[in-house]
Amino acid sequence: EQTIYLKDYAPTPYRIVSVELDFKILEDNTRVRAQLTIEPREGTAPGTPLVLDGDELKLNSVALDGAPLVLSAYASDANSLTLVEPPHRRFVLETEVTLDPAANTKLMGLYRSSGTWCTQCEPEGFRRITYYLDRPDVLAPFKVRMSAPLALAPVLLANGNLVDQGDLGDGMHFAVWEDPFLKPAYLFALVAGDLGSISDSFTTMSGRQVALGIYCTHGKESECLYAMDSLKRSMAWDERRFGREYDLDVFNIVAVSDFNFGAMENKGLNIFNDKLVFARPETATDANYHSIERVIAHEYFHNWTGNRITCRDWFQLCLKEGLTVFRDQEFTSDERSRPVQRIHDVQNLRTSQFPEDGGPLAHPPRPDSFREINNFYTTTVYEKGAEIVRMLATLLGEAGFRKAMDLYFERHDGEATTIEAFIKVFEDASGRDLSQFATWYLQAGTPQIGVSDSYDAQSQTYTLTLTQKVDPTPGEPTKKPLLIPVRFGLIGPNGSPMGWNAVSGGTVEGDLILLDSETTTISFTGVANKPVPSLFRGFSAPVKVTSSLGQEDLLFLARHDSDPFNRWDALQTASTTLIANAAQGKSWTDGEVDALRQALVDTLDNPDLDDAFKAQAIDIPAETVVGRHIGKDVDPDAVAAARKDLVKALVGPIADKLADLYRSLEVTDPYSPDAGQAGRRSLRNGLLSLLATGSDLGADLATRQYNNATNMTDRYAAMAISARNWTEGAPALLGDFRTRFAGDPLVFDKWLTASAQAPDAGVIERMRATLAAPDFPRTNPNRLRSLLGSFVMSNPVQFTRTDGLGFRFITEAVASIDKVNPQVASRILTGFRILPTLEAGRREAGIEALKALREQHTLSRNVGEILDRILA
Ligand code: BAL
Ligand code: ZN
Repeated sequence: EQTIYLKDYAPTPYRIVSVELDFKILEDNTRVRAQLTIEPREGTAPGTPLVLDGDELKLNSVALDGAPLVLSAYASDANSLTLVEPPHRRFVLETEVTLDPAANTKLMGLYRSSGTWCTQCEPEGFRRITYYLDRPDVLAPFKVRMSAPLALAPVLLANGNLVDQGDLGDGMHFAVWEDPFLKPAYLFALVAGDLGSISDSFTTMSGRQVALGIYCTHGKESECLYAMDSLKRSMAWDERRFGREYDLDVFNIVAVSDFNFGAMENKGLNIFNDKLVFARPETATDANYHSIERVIAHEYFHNWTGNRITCRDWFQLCLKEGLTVFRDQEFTSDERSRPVQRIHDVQNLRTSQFPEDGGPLAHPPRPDSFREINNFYTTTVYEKGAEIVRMLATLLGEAGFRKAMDLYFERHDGEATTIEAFIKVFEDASGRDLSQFATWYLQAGTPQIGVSDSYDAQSQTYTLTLTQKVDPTPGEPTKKPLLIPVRFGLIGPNGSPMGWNAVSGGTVEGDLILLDSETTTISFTGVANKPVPSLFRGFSAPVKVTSSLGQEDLLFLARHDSDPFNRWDALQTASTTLIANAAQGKSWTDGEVDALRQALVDTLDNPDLDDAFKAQAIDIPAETVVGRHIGKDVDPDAVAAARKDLVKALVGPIADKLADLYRSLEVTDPYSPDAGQAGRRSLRNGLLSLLATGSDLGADLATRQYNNATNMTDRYAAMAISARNWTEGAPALLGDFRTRFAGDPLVFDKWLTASAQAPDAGVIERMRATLAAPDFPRTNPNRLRSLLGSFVMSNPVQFTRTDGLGFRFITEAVASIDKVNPQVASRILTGFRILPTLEAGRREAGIEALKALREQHTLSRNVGEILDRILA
C-alpha cells in the first residue's frame, strides 16, 4: 500500500482555470459532462503529462478543444485519466462519464439516500464524479447545469447562486447554478430530490439580504426550525466576534439520512446528516439540540475558516478543522454557559482524544504521512486542534487573538494555505516567537505534567516545580519540550486568592506560567501562608497533570477554587483516584469516602452554582476514563466493580436526600431546549443515574420516569440509565421504546445506543439478533455507528471479555461492513486502540481477533491502515 508524505508535496503542473459541469440525472444512471479549462503553470515544461484523478469511473468520451482525442493521446482507467502530451497553452478538456449513484454505498461522490441524489466530496469524493485534479490546492470557479425528471427531483440545488432554470419537456427540467468564489473540488455539492423546505432570511452587517433554506423529507419541515434559528444566531455571532460576513445571496442546508460525516460545509450548500437537523421535544434530547446548534454553527463558520481560506493539502486538515471547532466551542460558550461548555469539551477530549493520543493510533495534529486520508478525520485533528488554537488565544489575550485572526483573514483570503502560514500570522500580529509553540502541531502524545511544591514559612517563599514529559508515540521515540501555558492561582488557607511580591526562576505573565522546558522551578516571595496551587485553570493546555495534591487538598479546591473548571476537575480527580486504586486492590478509607460525599453534597447545596454545573460535578467518571487513568494491565471488570462500589458508598447514606432533590427538580413548564431547562433536566438525570447505580431507589424511579416522561430527554435518560445498570426493569423499557417510536430511524438509533451499553453477558447475543433482522438497515452509517460504535467505545466490560467474544463480534461486523462502506468500518475498528492498556489475556484475545480479520478477508485501504497501525 502506498504511503503519501507531506515532504513530497509539490503544486500541480497544470491549473484549472474554470469548470463547467452538466449532470443529466435519470432514474437509473447519471451522465456527467465536464468541461475543464486548463493551462500549464509557470515553469511547467512542455510535454509534461496531465494526470487527473478518478475513482471507479466509467469514461464514455474525451475531447480536447472540441475535437475527440485519438487513443494514443491519452490513457485512462477507473482511477486516472492521463493526457500524454497536453498543449502548452490554455485548452479545454471535455470528458463524459456515467455514474450509478444508487449503487454507491461508500457514500463518497454522488449517491442516493432515500431517493434523493446528493454528494459528499471531502476529502476525495469528487474524483468519483468526474476526472479532476482532486486536491485542495486546485481552486476554480464552478458552473453547474443539471437536469432531472421533475417527478423525482423537483428540487435541484448546487453551490452558489441560481442563475437559470426551466422546463425541458418529456417530464424533465433543469437548473443552472454558478459559484463565483474559487473553490477546491472537495467543496462541490449537488442535491436533486423531492424535498420539503423552510425558508427565512438574514440581513448581514452591511445590509445585504441572504435567503436561507433548509431542505428535508416532506413532513419534517417543522423539525428544522431549531436548526434555522441556530443558523441565524451563528451568522450574527460570526459578525460580532470575528467581523465575518456571509458572502453569497443564498445559504442552503439539506438534511439527508445516509451520511458518513456529521455534516459538510460545501460552499453555499451545506449537506447534513439528518440527525444534526431534525428536532422535536418528543424525539430529540437536550443533547441533540445542543449538537444541532453546535454543528450548524461549525459548518457555517467553515465559510471563512475552510472555504474562503482552505488547506493547501490534506496534511493541513487541522488548519480548518481545529480552528473551526475552536470557533464553534466559543459560539456555544457565548450562547450558553462558558464553564459548563468548557467542562463538556474537556470531557469529550479526555474520553476520545486522550486514548487516541496515548495509543497505537496516535498522530500529530498535522501528520506527515498517511495511507488513507479518511482515517485522519480524528479527534486529534479536530479537538486537539481546537485546544491548540485556544492556547494561542490564551497566549495572545482576547484583543491580540482578534488582531491575529483579522490578519489571517486579510492575508490569506482566497488561498489554500498551511499551518506554518497560520502560525506566522500569530507571530506577526503579536511580535512573539512561536517556533517552540508550533511543536504542538508536529508532535503526537499528551504531555504529562508533574507537580511538586514546598513552602518556607521563614522566608515566606512558595516554590513550585513543574515538569513535562511526553511518552514515545508510533514513529516518534523522542519528544521535544513544548511551550505550555499554565493559567494558575494560589489559594490561601481560608479559601481566598493569595498574591505574591516577586517571582523568580520562570516566566510568569499575570496569571500565566509559561512552561517551556522539561523542568521549571518558580519561587514566589511574599506569600504569607502555605497556599494550595490551582493549576491549568480552565484547562489552559491539553495535558494530564499528575497532581501532588492529596484528597484533602483536592476537596479544598472543589470548595474554594474561583475557577469553576478546576472545582469540577478536583472532584473528578478525587473520584478517579479512588476508583483506580480500588480496581488495583487498594481500597479507600471510610474517611476518604465521607469527605468526597460531603464535597458532593456541598456542591449540590450551593445556591450560587447552576444546575448544569452541578450535574457535571456529581458525574462519576466513566469506566473508560478510569481505565485510561490506570493506563496499563487494566481489568475492566475490576474497574466497573470498583466504580459501582464507590457510587454505592457515596450514595448509600444520602439516598433519600438525593431522591428528594431528584423529585424537586421536575420541570413542569412546557419543554424548551434552553440552557436553563436543559441544565435542570441534566441534574435530575444525573441524580437518577447515581441512585440507579448506588441505591435500591433508582430502578423504580427510572421506570416511573420513563413511563411519565413528556419529552425524549427524560425518557431516553431513564431507559439508558436502566440499561447501563441492567436493572430489573431495563428489558421492559427497551422493549417498549423499540415499538413506541417504530418508524423513526433517529429514535431507533437511541435504542441501538442504549442497547449496546448494557453490561450483561447477553448483550452480544442480542446485538447479533438485531443485526440479523431482515429489516435492519445495514448500509446506514448512523444505525451501524449507534450500535457498534457505542459498544466498542462505551461498553468496555463486554467488548474486552476475556473469552474474546466481544472482539470477534466487532471484527466480524467490520469485515462485512467494509465491503459496503470502508469509512464506517475503519471508524468502528479504531475501538481496538484500547488493547495496549488491557491486561495480558484480554490483549492477546484482541490481537488474535485482529489477526484473523487480516488473514481471512480482503480489506479496504481504510481498514487495512487502521489494522496495521494497531498491530504494529
Ligand atoms: N469537513 C468535514 C466535516 C466537518 O468537519 O465540518
Ligand atoms: Zn469541520
